[in-house]
Amino acid sequence: MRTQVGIIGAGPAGLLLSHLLHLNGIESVILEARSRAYVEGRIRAGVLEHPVEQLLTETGVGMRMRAEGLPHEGVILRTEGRDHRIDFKALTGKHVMVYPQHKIVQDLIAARIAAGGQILFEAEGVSIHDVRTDAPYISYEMDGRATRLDCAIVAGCDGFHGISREAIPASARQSFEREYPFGWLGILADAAPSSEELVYASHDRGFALLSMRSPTVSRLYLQCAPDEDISQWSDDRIWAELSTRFTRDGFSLREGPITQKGVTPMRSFVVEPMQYGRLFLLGDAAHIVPPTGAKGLNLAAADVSVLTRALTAWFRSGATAGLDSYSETCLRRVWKAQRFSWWMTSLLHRFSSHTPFERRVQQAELDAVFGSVAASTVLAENYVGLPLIL
Ligand code: RFL
Ligand code: PHB
Repeated sequence: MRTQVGIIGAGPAGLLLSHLLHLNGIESVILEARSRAYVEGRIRAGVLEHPVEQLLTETGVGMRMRAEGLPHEGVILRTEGRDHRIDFKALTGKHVMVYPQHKIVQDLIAARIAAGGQILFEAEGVSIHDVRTDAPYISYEMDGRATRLDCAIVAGCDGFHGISREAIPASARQSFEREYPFGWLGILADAAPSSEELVYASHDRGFALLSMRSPTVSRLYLQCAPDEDISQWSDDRIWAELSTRFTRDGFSLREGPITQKGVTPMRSFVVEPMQYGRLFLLGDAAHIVPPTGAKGLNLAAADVSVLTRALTAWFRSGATAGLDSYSETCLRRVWKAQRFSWWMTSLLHRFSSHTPFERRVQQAELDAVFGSVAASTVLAENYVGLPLIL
């Protein structure tokens, strides 16, 4: 089989890339290790930056998002029982869109299939070859049969645990990494959200986040140990701990049946460069952020915008400038999002290593954000999203 762009991974990065390339007249084939039902049901991100919401709308895949998504004009930061609202609308004129990642994945798969796009699910043993030549190919097995996909470009969109990043020789890449000494215990509950806007709570017992998936489904997180044993957390214990961390006069947490529980470790990671010959890395394959800034999915969309522009120019006229600067262009935005995600994480979590002095400085930093329009504006600008191409 032959195509112009061979894409590995049908997450948001791979699907959006295939969709945007199609709109620009470029063919692609997606190879995905998992089943369609699995990728369509995977619960992950929930917050779309303003430029990403616009991109989905402008490219014709925003219908359900506009009908079912919840535009949010601010978030609440809660500490010591006090709320401080970051008013996105007033500070930036923009909002974010709360719309679940698995629905974006469903919407993109439907759009690709309707347009005759090829997504090969349950592809096994995917492996990348000859990316330093002008005839790269991807080998894989489908229904027990060895097959190859010849292409001009390979797009590695296979997430943090994929194989694409490793296809760059160790001597040609450098990794930057930070692991945090905590994780998030996340739940999905059939309960109406207890607040109209997201609440980021900094508490002596640890961070907690109140988010949502719809007017009847809440998504909540608790800071926990990175290797927390989920079996030690009964539903009652989770609700009691959430209730303590969200304490504020007049606030009560709405409870309901917990339908999903899981622990996510927290990590910052970047690989440089994001390109090797004809192989381009996008999204989580190239970078991971801790979820505190809600940036992961949005960064994937930004990489896709940069590569689409570069590939469109290259396939149309042979211009290589966009491809040559792909990594540098993406990394400029990636590092800004890394800084913001690291800062939000450092600001709001409880670090057991903190000395009493460091704890006081952390509390003062939060107070400094509350007390300054300038500082609140910096937070708001980063949260609603920088332009996709910087
Ligand atoms: P994905 O979504 O991991 O998709 C990669 C795809 O590649 C497939 N794959 C392979 N296919 C073929 N062969 C192989 N060898 C393969 N190896 C893997 C996988 O099956 C999968 O389908 O990466 P992508 O597309 O780069 O998208 C990135 C986002 O999924 C991720 O950044 C976000 O979910 C991060 N994230 C959040 N981002 C936000 O922007 N806002 C948020 O509010 C937000 N909250 C979150 C999050 C991530 C979380 N977790 C679970 C990590 C909250 C959480 C708890
Ligand atoms: C979510 O709804 O899953 C979510 C929202 C905001 C974050 C992280 C996760 O910062």
